[in-house]
Amino acid sequence: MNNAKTSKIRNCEIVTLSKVNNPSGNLTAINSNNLDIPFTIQRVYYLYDVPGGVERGGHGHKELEQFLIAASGSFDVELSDGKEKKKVNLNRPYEALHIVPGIWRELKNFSSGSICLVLASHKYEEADYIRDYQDYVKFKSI
Ligand code: T46
Repeated sequence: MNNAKTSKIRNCEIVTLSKVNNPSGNLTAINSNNLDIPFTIQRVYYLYDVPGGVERGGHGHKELEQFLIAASGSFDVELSDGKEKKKVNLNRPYEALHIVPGIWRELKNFSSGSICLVLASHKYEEADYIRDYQDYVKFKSI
């Protein structure tokens, strides 16, 4: 179990998913509950039609953990734990970025037509968000 206050960006890893190669197109399946993903998926959402130059994210979560996948195209995810930062480029539909609770994330440089698929551990709950970076740093330092 990750603790949101002490979690570090080194806890956020790229997970390589299975890929069924086929001349007629490839397929990736994701099974919940510690099979391919270490949490129960309670929600799936996706970002699409993101205009060029737009940035998304810019917040942390207290409980939520997620898998982010570039289902199409590419984008950058900048992670911070209040001390260290890391930039990850997602561009393969069979790779997922696991973001544990308590990590600040900013999504940038979406390519045209890209789709950010998100598998989330909880339902949408605005109270779980920390949307101000100074509040986030305070949260991490308590
Ligand atoms: C994250 C990144 C990758 C809903 O009604 N239901 C939902 O499940 C979500 C995620 C959002 N919303 C509403 C709330 C806002 O009015 O959709 C609007 C946009 O949400 P937000 O500004 O949070 O979107 P992003 O792209 O900045 O962030 C989202 C997730 O919120 C966040 O958890 O990690 O995608």
